[in-house]
Order: sequence, then C-alpha cells, then structure tokens
Amino acid sequence: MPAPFAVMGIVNVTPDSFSDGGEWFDTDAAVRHGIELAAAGATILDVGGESTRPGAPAVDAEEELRRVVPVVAGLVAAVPGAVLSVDTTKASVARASLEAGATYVNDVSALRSDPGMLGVVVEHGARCCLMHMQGDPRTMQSQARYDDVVDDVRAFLEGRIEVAVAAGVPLERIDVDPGIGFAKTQDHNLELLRRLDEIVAIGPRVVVGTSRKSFLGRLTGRDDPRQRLAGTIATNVLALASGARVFRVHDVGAVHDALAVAAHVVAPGREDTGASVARHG
Ligand code: PMM
Repeated sequence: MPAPFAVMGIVNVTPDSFSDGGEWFDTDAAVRHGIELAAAGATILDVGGESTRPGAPAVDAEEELRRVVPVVAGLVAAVPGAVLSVDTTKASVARASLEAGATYVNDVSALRSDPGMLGVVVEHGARCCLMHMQGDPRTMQSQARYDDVVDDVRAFLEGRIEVAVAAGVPLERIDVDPGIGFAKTQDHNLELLRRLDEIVAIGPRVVVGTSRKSFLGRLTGRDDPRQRLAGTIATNVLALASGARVFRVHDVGAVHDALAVAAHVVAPGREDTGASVARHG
C-alpha cells in the first residue's frame, strides 16, 4: 500500500527566493541542505534555480543549468532513496537534470512555457507536476481574475492533463497542483484550500505548496516568511484531510511530523505503511 503522503523538500539554489533567498546559493550548501531535508522526512527533493516570486527577474538557461544540475547530481549520489525533482519551466534544464538522475519535473507553467518540455518529459519517462498559474511570475498578480477560481483551476488542470496524456505522458505519472499564490488573491487562495476536494476529484495525486507564503503572513501578521511555520502546518494538515498527498515545504521535519500524526486520523489504516512515516516509528 502506498504511503499516505509525501513531503517534497524545497532546495532553492537562488539568490532571491521570497522565503529563503540566498541561503543555499552554493552547490555544497544546497546539497547539504537537501541531505538534511531527506533525513528530516522528505522523500522528494525539489531543486530550483529560478525564483518564481512575483516580479522576480528571469534567469537564462545557462545560469539556471549552472545552479541546478550539480545540486541534482550531488543529491542523486548522496540520497539514493529520494526522488529528485527539478523545479523549472525550461526544457534544457529539465533534460540535463533528468540525465543527471532526476525523475520528476515540477513545471509551474504546466509544460506550457517551453515548447520542448513535453517531449523531454515523454522521452525520459519522467513524472511531472502540472501547476495552475495565469500569466508568468512577472505578470501573474495582475491576472488574478476568475469566474469561479476552483472551477477555472480545475478546468485548466483537466485541459493540461489531456494535452500531456495525448503527447504520451502516462496518466499515472501526472500530479496536479492548484498553484497557491500564483495569480491568486487572498480569497482565491483560501477558496482553493476550502474546496481542495474538488481538485482532488480530478483524479491525479494533488501537490500543494503553501509553505511560508504571503497569504499566511497576511492572516497571522508575520512579515518574516520564516515565522510562518504554524500557518504552513495548518494549511498542509487541512489539505491532507481534503485528499492532497504531496506537500512542498521548507520546514520538512515539523510538517512531516504534523502530517504523520494527522494521517492517523484522516487516513486510518494507512498511516504506518509508508517509509516516510515508519522512519519516525
Ligand atoms: N511554489 C513555488 C515554487 N514552485 N511548485 C509547485 N508545484 N507548487 C508551488 O506552490 C510552488 C512551486 C514558490 O515558492 P518558493 O519560492 O518558496 O520555492
């Protein structure tokens, strides 16, 4: 029986991510950080070299390759049991990362940004995450307009699944993500979390990324992203109860333990079957 949840630990190799910019902007530091996240309970490590915070400057492919690929290769060697994910919208970065041992492509553009991306995912038999966003990270906050945010996100994700499957990605290798914080107002983020079961009903495994995001800061008065762990835990536990199964977070140990406990209530009988839960007895 599969584990009831997977924690995806964030390894940002960027000088400017909103929540941990610059902390791991060095190959060795990033690899050490990934090793720590795996020891704390992450079974997926998500390596990214371009910040997606609203208004962040674009990074060219050469620079992104330089940041990401050595970290992926280092973590494949150091943590052989982990799934290595690359957080990129560029086909060249995905290809080089898959060649270095990654098996998962986390593309916040849902494979739309680069026309070569779908082919790379198919060719390498990679698993992928299709995330909802409108516009791109530079323009998205001005595009937060929906008839009904949950219906619109659901229709978008269903459309992207169709495109991916038609191109040859097996349905069982596709995850979906409502894109919390991407072209969403405060109310949109909360409505998506409130009605997350409607995204789960699409079928594929649902990934959620609320970790340290600004909407939590607005609700709690915490300006410093590092002080948003309690809000992060609350949203991840609620998302687990709604049926989400992959949790993309910075603070892996705390979120892992919260989910391990919550899983005993929301997924009874399955809570002690997965490696990530068994690790902590
Ligand atoms: N959020 C960020 C980056 N990548 N990927 C997925 N699938 N879902 C997300 O919510 C998501 C993502 C932005 O957060 P960061 O700058 O802290 O990495």
